[in-house]
Amino acid sequence: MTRPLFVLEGVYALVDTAVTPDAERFLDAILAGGVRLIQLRAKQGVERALLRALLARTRPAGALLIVNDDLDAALEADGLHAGQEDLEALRRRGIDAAALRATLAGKVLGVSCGLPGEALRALAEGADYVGTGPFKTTATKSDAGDAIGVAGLAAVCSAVPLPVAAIGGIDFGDLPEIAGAGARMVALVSALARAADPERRAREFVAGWARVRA
Ligand code: TZP
Ligand code: MG
Repeated sequence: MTRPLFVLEGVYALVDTAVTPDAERFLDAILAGGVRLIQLRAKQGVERALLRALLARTRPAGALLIVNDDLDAALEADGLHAGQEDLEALRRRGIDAAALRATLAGKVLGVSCGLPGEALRALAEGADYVGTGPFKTTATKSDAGDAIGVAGLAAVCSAVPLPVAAIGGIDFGDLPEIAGAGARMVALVSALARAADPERRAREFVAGWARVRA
């Protein structure tokens, strides 16, 4: 049996530089808490020194580091997470879906999809997973749109055979509903980044998710 290149399930923590100025310390904490899926979200641009400092932590831990928005930075890491508008911007640069998939060979490609139709397209275009939300309203992303709730999440999960990451306004008490809707990953910004003790909170989420998925 061949070993999968990557495992897309469980707690997916976003290191958002706007929320977490000390990204390295935060990453150390959530890795210690057992998180093995990480996304770097740096809306002011991905500083290569920071990216390399984070990779120096995720690689020995066997964790994946996926980069939001920035394809060039993603090529130094383990993959790209792209929104619909990021895919559009890449197309304008002459990088269509096939070229993107080929460029990211061996790396993860995740695509934000609020609707089943977008998820079907992401599947056809070679995405490895889909990010869907906002599950609930969130102040972390100003243009996140209206909450899709458990019904919206379930609609995307049942539309495609891809792992789905639920995102947006998620806290611990939401885990049973999110797992019940069929999501394979639970993506978190504030719930970990604004916790008094991110390592402990991460450990609680990892254990809590394992329980609701069991
Ligand atoms: N995409 C959809 S909602 C969101 C992103 C990046 C923000 C999630 O942040 P939080 O703090 O977990 O609501
Ligand atoms: Mg984006």
